[in-house]
Amino acid sequence: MLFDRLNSEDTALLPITEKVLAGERLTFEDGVALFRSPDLLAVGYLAHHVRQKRHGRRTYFNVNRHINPTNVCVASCRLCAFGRKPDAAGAYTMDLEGAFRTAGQGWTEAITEFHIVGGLHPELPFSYYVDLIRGLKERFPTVHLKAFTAVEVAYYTRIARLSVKEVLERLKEAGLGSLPGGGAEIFAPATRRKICDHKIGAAMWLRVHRTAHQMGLHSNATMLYGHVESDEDRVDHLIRLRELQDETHGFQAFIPLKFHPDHTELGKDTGYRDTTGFTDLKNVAVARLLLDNFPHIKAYWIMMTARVAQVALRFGADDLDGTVVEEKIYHDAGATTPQVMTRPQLVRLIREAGQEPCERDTLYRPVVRPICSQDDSVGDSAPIKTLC
Ligand code: V47
Repeated sequence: MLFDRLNSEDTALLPITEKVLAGERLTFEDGVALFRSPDLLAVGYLAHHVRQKRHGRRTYFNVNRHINPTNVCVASCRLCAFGRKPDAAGAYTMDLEGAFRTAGQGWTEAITEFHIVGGLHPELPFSYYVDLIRGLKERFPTVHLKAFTAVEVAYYTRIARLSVKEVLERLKEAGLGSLPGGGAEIFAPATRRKICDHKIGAAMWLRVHRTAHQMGLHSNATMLYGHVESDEDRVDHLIRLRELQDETHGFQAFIPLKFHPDHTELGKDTGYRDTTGFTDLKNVAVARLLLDNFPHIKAYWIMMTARVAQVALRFGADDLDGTVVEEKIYHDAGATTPQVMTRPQLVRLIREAGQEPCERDTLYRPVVRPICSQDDSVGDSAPIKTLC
């Protein structure tokens, strides 16, 4: 019996274990009990059990590049260190040619995804974003464009006076492939007001994703933890995502995002405290257990460090995300992780965790790349044999 093997000191985990083994859905109260449990190993073991049932030893990674076309933002979210007012030091906005140049920097045929997000610029017209997508697609036709958070999409509806569906249709027609999961933060209104009162609320965030899913676009979802949120806020957030997924089945991956406090207003409220490894692993594990209808849970190494992300592969995560050439949002907030991870480094992290690496594209289709080419500047020439 799994629970006997867990040998847990936390009896609250017994009924949860039985449900997990029977494949039954966990409740709000179960979620809170999991977050409150001191027995991280038992919670992680359960999450790993679910992850292995779904994916076996397969662990995904991809080769992507982040592009942040502007950091100028009309919002002043207390959680954010990235956004700048137009005349502030460090504010930048790429013109289209500049954005295309950035996309091409360090270019390699290995890149399968551009992850594009930026600030809510007060002057750029909606046509800028459509032209950005169209221009990138023309120049890099094989690359999947995962672009614009629900917060950005909602902003474009205001500046272009279009509906969510119309904005997404124009972006899709230009080459948009899917939506990233950013901007979700914490849905619970009282906490959301404290951390990002300038952002759209939960209903609008969910509406943008629902609309995208109805149009056949996949998307991801995130949750920002480790600031002023409660256990109940986290569970509420996860259950709202689970409910939308029941309806649309359009989410691919959930990514728990650890709050980085440096250079943020919110950091003052939290005493600039970083999260602990315990909390990082707990968030991965509980997400795997509550989000029974999400195919993938990402351990985003760039924010949780490669070391913790690697351990997370045995606490419910099945995806390490990517090579991530150049990342600004976390690094402006104090992340000290390197901004590039090579394919062989990712493969080593996965293999040493006893898992089998599987390179994927954005839609989780296997990328068959038995031998890296000579000009693969994010890899090396060693053959990478994977499960898929
Ligand atoms: O929406 C902002 C978060 C997000 C801070 O979809 C911060 O595949 C920590 O959404 N400390 C952007 N977090 C990143 C994101 C993402 C990352 C990786 C993969 C995917 C995906 C999406 O970063 C923002 C916000 O939630 N963020 N400031 C901060 N100080």
